[in-house]
Amino acid sequence: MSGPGPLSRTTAVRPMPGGAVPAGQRRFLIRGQLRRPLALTVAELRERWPQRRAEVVFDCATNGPQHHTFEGPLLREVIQAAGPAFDARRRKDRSRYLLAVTGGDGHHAVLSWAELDADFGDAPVLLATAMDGRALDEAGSQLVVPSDRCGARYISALTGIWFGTCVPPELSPELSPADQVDRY
Ligand SMILES: Nc1nc2c(c(=O)[nH]1)N[C@H]1C(S)=C(S)[C@@H](COP(=O)(O)O)O[C@H]1N2
Ligand SMILES: [Mo]
Repeated sequence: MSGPGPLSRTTAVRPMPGGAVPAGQRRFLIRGQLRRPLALTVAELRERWPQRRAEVVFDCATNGPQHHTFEGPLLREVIQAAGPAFDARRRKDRSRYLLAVTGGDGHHAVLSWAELDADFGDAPVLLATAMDGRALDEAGSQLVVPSDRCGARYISALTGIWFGTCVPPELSPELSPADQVDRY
C-alpha cells in the first residue's frame, strides 16, 4: 500500500521525553469495516459530539451494586461519523454488524450494532468522557451500557473498538450435520 492511510489525517501526537505519550493525549482506535476510521482522544469525544448523561446502577459479581453518573457521546453517533460500511437504508444489512470493544488490560466484550440502532434495541450506550463529575482524559474513555444489569461491559480505559461483520463458516453439503458440529 502506498500513500498515507486514513489514520494519518489525525493530529500528530507530541511525544514525551523518553517516548511515552502523555495520558491525556492517548488515542483509542475505531477501526474495521468503516470508510473513515478514527483515532480519538477523550477531549475530542467531548468536543465533537453532543454529550449525554446517564445515571446507572450495575451489579458486579465480586463487589455488588455500583452507582455512577457518566457523561459522553452516544456510541452510535461516533460510529456513524466513522462511516459504517453497511447500507444505511437496509435494516437487514445493518443487523449483521458487531462491535468488539477492548480495554487497556485486554478485557473485551462484544455489542451488536442492532443493540444501539434506533430501529432495533435503541440502547443509549455511551463512550464516557467523565465519571461522577471527574474527566476521564487521563484514565481513558469507558463504555457505558445502561441497559445491562451486570457491569462486565462497562469496559474502562478503552483502547479500541473493531466494527464489522462476522460471517459463520459455510457448512459443507457433502457432510452430515453430525460430522460438522465441530467446524468453526
Ligand atoms: N478494562 C476493564 N474494564 C472493566 C473490567 C475489567 O476487568 N477491565 N471489569 C468490568 C466489571 S466486571 C465491572 S463490575 C466494572 C466495575 O466497575 P467499578 O470499578 O465501578 O466497580 O468494570 C467493568 N469494566
Ligand atoms: Mo464485575
